[in-house]
Amino acid sequence: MSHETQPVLFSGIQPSGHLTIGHYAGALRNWVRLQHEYDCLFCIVDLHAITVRQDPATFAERCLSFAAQYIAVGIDPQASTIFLQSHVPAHTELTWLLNCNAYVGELSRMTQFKAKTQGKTDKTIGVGLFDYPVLMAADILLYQTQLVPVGADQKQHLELTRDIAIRMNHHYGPLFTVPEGFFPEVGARIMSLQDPANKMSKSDPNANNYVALLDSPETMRKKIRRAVTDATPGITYEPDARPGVANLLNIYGAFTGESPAALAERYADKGNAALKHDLAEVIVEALQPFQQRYHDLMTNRDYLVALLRQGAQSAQQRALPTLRATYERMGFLPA
Ligand code: AQP
Repeated sequence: MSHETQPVLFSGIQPSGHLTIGHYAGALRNWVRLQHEYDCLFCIVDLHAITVRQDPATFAERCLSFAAQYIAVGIDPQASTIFLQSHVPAHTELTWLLNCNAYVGELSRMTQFKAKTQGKTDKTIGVGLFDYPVLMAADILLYQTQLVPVGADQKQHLELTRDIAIRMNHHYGPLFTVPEGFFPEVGARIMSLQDPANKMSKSDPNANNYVALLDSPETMRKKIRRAVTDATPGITYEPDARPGVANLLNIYGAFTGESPAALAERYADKGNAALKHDLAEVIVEALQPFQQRYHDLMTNRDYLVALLRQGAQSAQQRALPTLRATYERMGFLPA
């Protein structure tokens, strides 16, 4: 199918911290699965990452590394557009127009904002952290996106995007496609290995809470071995009663395509140690070719830089009609 007849898919990840098996389960593997059915834009959302202060030198390197990881995981750069958000000024321009149609009340309700600002005072909370869901709405709406594959933690932000799109379409006439979310059945919310009540996050200061896609096999094995479970004998899939074990089964299912319940039956008479051993081997084996491809790509930085430039040019061209239409409908004089 040619891109002209395919529905548009947009998704992105912030280049902060280390990509983890949570991002693989909740986002990346679904991108790979969907890339040939949709006209895909995969963005490295670098402007989102600075809502938390980044070290400039590390940040630049990480952006390139994320591009290499997108490709290494299986995104075909010939079929999809891979680009850096900051290279396409239309994202920030549309954000301002949407900001003036978004409400403080609705942004204040975002649970991620509440979680990330817990224990902080207004004097130390950046405006960017508060406003970041509007930038996310601009990312999505600029491309007339139909499908947004994300993990469960982004559900509320996607709902806000839909609300803003509906509101703007109502006030100014049809401008934006109202996007749908794609949430995987298994792996939409992978939890921290040491604290399964919390989501696995790539900027977690405790590296034992996550398995990074680029961790060495020995580190992966060690982190899985140390994951918090419980003392109940045997394996069952009970997310509420046994969150640590359920998390391991969810990760296992995300890597093999099996359902966590079926896996629990297979391991019913075995213990946590056996489950952890096998899960670690599944992850190590699945990520070995990814890591090899990644290291090869990082030896060809010129290729990555050229690819990102080309992706940004194509994305900017595609974004402009929607941006211009929004200005025009809001009554701005044409430039
Ligand atoms: N633990 C997770 N399980 C499943 N999916 C996840 N995603 C993130 N964590 C998990 C999905 O990955 C995509 C990119 O996320 P993001 O980096 O743009 O934002 P985030 O959700 O704020 O990720 P982190 O890891 O928590 O970021 P940091 O720690 O750097 O602030 C999204 O589709 C998300 O759902």
